[in-house]
Amino acid sequence: MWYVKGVKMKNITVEKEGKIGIVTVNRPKELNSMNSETRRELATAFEELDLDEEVNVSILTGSPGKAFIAGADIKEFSKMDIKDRKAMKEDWRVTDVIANSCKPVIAMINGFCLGGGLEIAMACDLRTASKKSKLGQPEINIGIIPGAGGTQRLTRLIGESRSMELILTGNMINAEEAENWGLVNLVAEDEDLRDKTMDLAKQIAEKSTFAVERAKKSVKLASSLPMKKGLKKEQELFVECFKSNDGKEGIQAFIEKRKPKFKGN
Ligand code: CO8
Repeated sequence: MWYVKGVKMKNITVEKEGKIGIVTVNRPKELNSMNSETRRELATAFEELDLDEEVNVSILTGSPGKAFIAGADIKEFSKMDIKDRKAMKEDWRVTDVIANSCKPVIAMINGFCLGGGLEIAMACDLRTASKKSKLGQPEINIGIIPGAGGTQRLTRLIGESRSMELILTGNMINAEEAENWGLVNLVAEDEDLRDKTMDLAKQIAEKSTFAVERAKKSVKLASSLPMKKGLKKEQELFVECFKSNDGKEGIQAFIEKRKPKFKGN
Protein backbone atom coordinates (compact mmCIF):
# COMPACT_ATOMS: atom_id res chain seq x y z
CA MET A 1 0.00 0.00 0.00
CA TRP A 2 1.31 3.45 -0.89
CA TYR A 3 0.96 6.56 1.19
CA VAL A 4 1.03 10.17 0.00
CA LYS A 5 0.68 12.92 2.65
CA GLY A 6 -0.06 10.08 5.07
CA VAL A 7 -3.09 9.08 2.99
CA LYS A 8 -3.38 5.49 1.72
CA MET A 9 -3.32 5.28 -2.07
CA LYS A 10 -5.38 2.32 -3.24
CA ASN A 11 -5.30 2.85 -6.97
CA ILE A 12 -1.92 4.39 -7.73
CA THR A 13 1.74 3.94 -6.86
CA VAL A 14 4.27 6.74 -6.48
CA GLU A 15 7.99 6.08 -6.80
CA LYS A 16 11.11 8.17 -7.16
CA GLU A 17 14.12 7.42 -9.33
CA GLY A 18 16.76 10.12 -8.91
CA LYS A 19 15.06 13.44 -9.61
CA ILE A 20 12.15 11.77 -11.41
CA GLY A 21 8.79 11.01 -9.77
CA ILE A 22 6.82 8.16 -11.35
CA VAL A 23 3.08 7.88 -10.77
CA THR A 24 1.40 4.69 -11.98
CA VAL A 25 -2.32 4.06 -12.19
CA ASN A 26 -2.72 0.54 -10.91
CA ARG A 27 -6.11 -0.87 -11.91
CA PRO A 28 -5.06 -3.35 -14.61
CA LYS A 29 -8.30 -5.38 -14.50
CA GLU A 30 -10.27 -2.22 -15.33
CA LEU A 31 -7.67 -1.17 -17.95
CA ASN A 32 -6.48 1.52 -15.54
CA SER A 33 -9.74 3.41 -15.98
CA MET A 34 -10.10 6.10 -13.33
CA ASN A 35 -12.89 6.05 -10.78
CA SER A 36 -13.42 9.16 -8.62
CA GLU A 37 -11.09 7.82 -5.94
CA THR A 38 -8.29 7.35 -8.50
CA ARG A 39 -8.74 10.88 -9.84
CA ARG A 40 -8.54 12.26 -6.30
CA GLU A 41 -5.49 10.17 -5.48
CA LEU A 42 -3.76 11.40 -8.64
CA ALA A 43 -4.49 15.02 -7.71
CA THR A 44 -3.02 14.48 -4.23
CA ALA A 45 0.06 12.74 -5.60
CA PHE A 46 0.84 15.47 -8.15
CA GLU A 47 0.29 18.20 -5.55
CA GLU A 48 2.78 16.43 -3.32
CA LEU A 49 5.34 15.93 -6.12
CA ASP A 50 5.08 19.62 -6.97
CA LEU A 51 6.24 20.43 -3.43
CA ASP A 52 8.86 17.67 -3.25
CA GLU A 53 12.31 19.25 -3.44
CA GLU A 54 13.90 15.96 -4.53
CA VAL A 55 11.76 15.76 -7.67
CA ASN A 56 12.26 17.93 -10.79
CA VAL A 57 10.13 16.09 -13.36
CA SER A 58 7.28 13.58 -13.04
CA ILE A 59 6.00 10.80 -15.25
CA LEU A 60 2.43 9.50 -15.34
CA THR A 61 1.83 6.01 -16.68
CA GLY A 62 -0.43 2.96 -16.43
CA SER A 63 0.37 -0.41 -14.88
CA PRO A 64 1.80 -2.78 -17.52
CA GLY A 65 -0.77 -4.52 -19.69
CA LYS A 66 -3.16 -3.26 -22.33
CA ALA A 67 -3.75 0.27 -21.17
CA PHE A 68 -2.27 3.60 -20.15
CA ILE A 69 -5.67 4.82 -18.92
CA ALA A 70 -8.87 3.67 -20.69
CA GLY A 71 -10.78 6.74 -19.53
CA ALA A 72 -13.09 7.41 -16.65
CA ASP A 73 -14.62 4.34 -15.02
CA ILE A 74 -17.82 3.96 -17.06
CA LYS A 75 -19.28 1.47 -14.58
CA GLU A 76 -18.99 4.05 -11.82
CA PHE A 77 -20.60 6.65 -14.11
CA SER A 78 -23.72 4.51 -14.18
CA LYS A 79 -24.04 4.90 -10.39
CA MET A 80 -23.27 8.61 -10.24
CA ASP A 81 -26.01 11.17 -9.92
CA ILE A 82 -24.39 14.23 -11.46
CA LYS A 83 -26.64 17.21 -10.94
CA ASP A 84 -24.32 20.03 -11.90
CA ARG A 85 -20.76 21.03 -12.70
CA LYS A 86 -19.94 21.94 -9.10
CA ALA A 87 -20.71 18.40 -7.93
CA MET A 88 -17.84 17.15 -10.14
CA LYS A 89 -15.32 19.78 -9.01
CA GLU A 90 -13.15 17.33 -7.08
CA ASP A 91 -13.25 14.86 -9.97
CA TRP A 92 -11.95 17.47 -12.37
CA ARG A 93 -9.19 18.74 -10.10
CA VAL A 94 -6.45 16.37 -11.30
CA THR A 95 -6.05 17.89 -14.78
CA ASP A 96 -5.71 21.39 -13.27
CA VAL A 97 -3.19 20.19 -10.70
CA ILE A 98 -1.01 18.66 -13.43
CA ALA A 99 -1.35 21.54 -15.89
CA ASN A 100 -0.64 24.15 -13.20
CA SER A 101 2.18 22.22 -11.54
CA CYS A 102 5.43 24.21 -11.61
CA LYS A 103 7.29 21.08 -12.70
CA PRO A 104 7.01 19.33 -16.05
CA VAL A 105 4.91 16.17 -16.21
CA ILE A 106 5.36 13.57 -18.96
CA ALA A 107 2.57 11.16 -19.89
CA MET A 108 4.19 7.82 -20.71
CA ILE A 109 1.40 6.25 -22.80
CA ASN A 110 1.74 2.46 -22.68
CA GLY A 111 -1.47 1.25 -24.28
CA PHE A 112 -5.09 2.43 -24.60
CA CYS A 113 -5.25 6.16 -23.91
CA LEU A 114 -8.91 6.99 -24.20
CA GLY A 115 -11.42 9.58 -23.02
CA GLY A 116 -10.32 10.90 -19.63
CA GLY A 117 -7.03 9.05 -20.21
CA LEU A 118 -6.22 11.19 -23.22
CA GLU A 119 -7.49 14.25 -21.35
CA ILE A 120 -5.12 13.68 -18.45
CA ALA A 121 -2.27 12.96 -20.93
CA MET A 122 -3.01 16.28 -22.63
CA ALA A 123 -2.88 18.11 -19.29
CA CYS A 124 0.71 16.84 -19.10
CA ASP A 125 3.48 18.81 -20.82
CA LEU A 126 4.93 16.06 -23.00
CA ARG A 127 3.66 12.71 -24.22
CA THR A 128 5.61 9.60 -25.16
CA ALA A 129 3.87 6.50 -26.51
CA SER A 130 4.63 2.85 -27.16
CA LYS A 131 3.88 1.54 -30.65
CA LYS A 132 0.92 -0.54 -29.42
CA SER A 133 -0.84 2.53 -27.99
CA LYS A 134 -4.23 3.66 -29.27
CA LEU A 135 -5.49 7.16 -28.55
CA GLY A 136 -8.95 8.63 -28.84
CA GLN A 137 -11.94 10.45 -27.39
CA PRO A 138 -14.63 7.74 -27.65
CA GLU A 139 -17.14 9.47 -25.34
CA ILE A 140 -19.54 10.08 -28.25
CA ASN A 141 -19.97 6.30 -28.56
CA ILE A 142 -21.66 6.24 -25.15
CA GLY A 143 -23.71 9.38 -25.75
CA ILE A 144 -21.56 11.88 -23.87
CA ILE A 145 -18.75 14.28 -24.80
CA PRO A 146 -15.23 14.80 -23.41
CA GLY A 147 -15.61 16.50 -20.05
CA ALA A 148 -12.10 17.04 -18.69
CA GLY A 149 -10.51 19.30 -21.29
CA GLY A 150 -10.83 17.05 -24.36
CA THR A 151 -12.56 19.55 -26.62
CA GLN A 152 -10.31 22.39 -25.48
CA ARG A 153 -6.83 20.89 -25.11
CA LEU A 154 -7.13 18.55 -28.10
CA THR A 155 -8.21 21.41 -30.36
CA ARG A 156 -5.29 23.56 -29.20
CA LEU A 157 -2.85 20.70 -29.73
CA ILE A 158 -3.94 19.33 -33.11
CA GLY A 159 -6.32 21.93 -34.55
CA GLU A 160 -10.10 22.03 -35.00
CA SER A 161 -10.40 19.75 -38.02
CA ARG A 162 -8.59 16.71 -36.59
CA SER A 163 -10.04 17.33 -33.16
CA MET A 164 -13.56 17.29 -34.66
CA GLU A 165 -12.73 14.04 -36.43
CA LEU A 166 -11.63 12.29 -33.24
CA ILE A 167 -14.41 13.69 -31.07
CA LEU A 168 -17.30 13.24 -33.54
CA THR A 169 -16.38 9.74 -34.74
CA GLY A 170 -14.98 8.40 -31.46
CA ASN A 171 -12.37 6.57 -33.56
CA MET A 172 -8.92 5.73 -32.21
CA ILE A 173 -5.59 6.57 -33.82
CA ASN A 174 -2.36 4.66 -33.34
CA ALA A 175 0.82 6.05 -31.79
CA GLU A 176 2.51 6.87 -35.10
CA GLU A 177 -0.52 8.81 -36.36
CA ALA A 178 -0.64 10.61 -33.02
CA GLU A 179 3.02 11.56 -33.47
CA ASN A 180 2.36 12.82 -37.01
CA TRP A 181 -0.58 14.85 -35.72
CA GLY A 182 1.61 16.47 -33.04
CA LEU A 183 -0.26 14.78 -30.21
CA VAL A 184 2.71 12.79 -28.91
CA ASN A 185 6.37 13.82 -28.81
CA LEU A 186 7.99 10.46 -29.37
CA VAL A 187 7.03 6.89 -30.18
CA ALA A 188 9.08 3.93 -28.99
CA GLU A 189 9.01 0.16 -29.27
CA ASP A 190 7.00 -1.16 -26.32
CA GLU A 191 10.11 -2.47 -24.55
CA ASP A 192 12.04 0.81 -25.03
CA LEU A 193 9.33 3.20 -23.86
CA ARG A 194 10.41 3.45 -20.24
CA ASP A 195 14.12 4.03 -21.05
CA LYS A 196 13.36 6.63 -23.71
CA THR A 197 10.91 8.42 -21.45
CA MET A 198 13.38 8.38 -18.56
CA ASP A 199 16.06 9.83 -20.88
CA LEU A 200 13.71 12.64 -21.80
CA ALA A 201 12.81 13.27 -18.16
CA LYS A 202 16.47 13.24 -17.08
CA GLN A 203 17.43 15.74 -19.79
CA ILE A 204 14.88 18.20 -18.40
CA ALA A 205 15.65 17.37 -14.77
CA GLU A 206 19.26 18.51 -15.26
CA LYS A 207 18.26 22.04 -16.30
CA SER A 208 17.69 24.97 -13.97
CA THR A 209 14.40 24.30 -12.18
CA PHE A 210 13.97 28.08 -11.92
CA ALA A 211 14.11 28.43 -15.71
CA VAL A 212 12.09 25.26 -16.41
CA GLU A 213 9.25 26.48 -14.20
CA ARG A 214 9.13 29.79 -16.04
CA ALA A 215 9.44 28.15 -19.46
CA LYS A 216 6.45 25.92 -18.70
CA LYS A 217 4.42 28.84 -17.37
CA SER A 218 5.18 31.00 -20.39
CA VAL A 219 4.36 28.30 -22.95
CA LYS A 220 1.09 27.50 -21.13
CA LEU A 221 0.08 31.16 -21.27
CA ALA A 222 0.19 31.03 -25.08
CA SER A 223 -3.17 29.25 -25.18
CA SER A 224 -4.96 31.63 -22.83
CA LEU A 225 -3.50 35.07 -23.59
CA PRO A 226 -3.64 37.20 -26.74
CA MET A 227 -0.22 37.55 -28.45
CA LYS A 228 0.55 41.03 -27.13
CA LYS A 229 -0.11 40.10 -23.50
CA GLY A 230 1.68 36.78 -23.94
CA LEU A 231 4.80 38.49 -25.27
CA LYS A 232 4.77 40.93 -22.35
CA LYS A 233 4.48 38.07 -19.86
CA GLU A 234 7.29 36.21 -21.64
CA GLN A 235 9.54 39.28 -21.31
CA GLU A 236 8.83 39.48 -17.57
CA LEU A 237 9.64 35.81 -17.08
CA PHE A 238 12.77 36.16 -19.26
CA VAL A 239 14.03 39.01 -17.06
CA GLU A 240 13.37 36.93 -13.92
CA CYS A 241 15.57 34.17 -15.38
CA PHE A 242 18.19 36.63 -16.58
CA LYS A 243 18.50 38.08 -13.06
CA SER A 244 18.47 34.67 -11.33
CA ASN A 245 21.58 32.97 -9.94
CA ASP A 246 20.97 30.10 -12.34
CA GLY A 247 20.84 32.51 -15.29
CA LYS A 248 24.14 34.07 -14.24
CA GLU A 249 25.70 30.65 -13.60
CA GLY A 250 24.54 29.27 -16.98
CA ILE A 251 25.97 32.18 -18.92
CA GLN A 252 29.25 32.13 -16.97
CA ALA A 253 29.60 28.36 -17.41
CA PHE A 254 29.16 28.75 -21.18
CA ILE A 255 31.91 31.36 -21.29
CA GLU A 256 34.20 29.20 -19.12
CA LYS A 257 33.40 26.12 -21.24
CA ARG A 258 32.19 24.06 -18.26
CA LYS A 259 28.95 22.39 -17.16
CA PRO A 260 26.69 24.77 -15.20
CA LYS A 261 25.89 24.01 -11.57
CA PHE A 262 22.27 25.08 -11.17
CA LYS A 263 20.77 25.63 -7.72
CA GLY A 264 17.18 26.42 -8.68
CA ASN A 265 17.18 30.08 -7.78
N1 CO8 B 1 -14.44 2.00 -17.47
C1 CO8 B 1 -14.72 0.86 -16.78
N2 CO8 B 1 -14.29 -0.36 -17.16
C2 CO8 B 1 -13.55 -0.42 -18.28
C3 CO8 B 1 -13.24 0.71 -19.04
C4 CO8 B 1 -13.72 1.98 -18.61
N3 CO8 B 1 -13.42 3.12 -19.23
N4 CO8 B 1 -12.52 0.31 -20.13
C5 CO8 B 1 -12.39 -1.02 -20.01
N5 CO8 B 1 -13.02 -1.47 -18.90
C6 CO8 B 1 -13.11 -2.84 -18.41
C7 CO8 B 1 -14.05 -3.68 -19.27
O1 CO8 B 1 -15.39 -3.45 -18.89
C8 CO8 B 1 -13.57 -5.07 -18.99
O2 CO8 B 1 -14.06 -5.46 -17.72
P1 CO8 B 1 -14.65 -6.97 -17.51
O3 CO8 B 1 -13.48 -7.87 -17.72
O4 CO8 B 1 -15.15 -6.94 -16.10
O5 CO8 B 1 -15.71 -7.16 -18.54
C9 CO8 B 1 -12.06 -4.89 -18.84
O6 CO8 B 1 -11.86 -3.51 -18.57
C10 CO8 B 1 -11.30 -5.25 -20.10
O7 CO8 B 1 -11.86 -4.51 -21.18
P2 CO8 B 1 -12.33 -5.17 -22.56
O8 CO8 B 1 -12.71 -6.59 -22.35
O9 CO8 B 1 -13.37 -4.28 -23.17
O10 CO8 B 1 -10.97 -5.11 -23.39
P3 CO8 B 1 -10.82 -5.02 -24.96
O11 CO8 B 1 -9.37 -5.22 -25.24
O12 CO8 B 1 -11.79 -5.90 -25.66
O13 CO8 B 1 -11.22 -3.50 -25.33
C11 CO8 B 1 -11.17 -1.11 -25.06
C12 CO8 B 1 -10.43 -2.46 -24.86
C13 CO8 B 1 -11.30 -0.82 -26.54
C14 CO8 B 1 -10.32 -0.06 -24.36
C15 CO8 B 1 -12.57 -1.20 -24.42
O14 CO8 B 1 -12.45 -1.71 -23.10
C16 CO8 B 1 -13.28 0.11 -24.35
O15 CO8 B 1 -13.82 0.57 -25.33
N6 CO8 B 1 -13.31 0.74 -23.14
C17 CO8 B 1 -13.99 1.98 -22.93
C18 CO8 B 1 -13.18 3.14 -23.38
C19 CO8 B 1 -13.94 4.42 -23.25
O16 CO8 B 1 -15.03 4.59 -23.77
N7 CO8 B 1 -13.36 5.38 -22.51
C20 CO8 B 1 -13.97 6.66 -22.29
C21 CO8 B 1 -14.77 6.63 -21.04
S1 CO8 B 1 -15.73 8.10 -20.78
C22 CO8 B 1 -14.59 9.19 -20.20
O17 CO8 B 1 -13.43 8.92 -20.04
C23 CO8 B 1 -15.11 10.57 -19.94
C24 CO8 B 1 -14.11 11.36 -19.17
C25 CO8 B 1 -14.81 12.50 -18.55
C26 CO8 B 1 -13.95 13.00 -17.42
C27 CO8 B 1 -14.74 13.40 -16.29
C28 CO8 B 1 -13.83 13.55 -15.12
C29 CO8 B 1 -14.47 14.29 -14.09
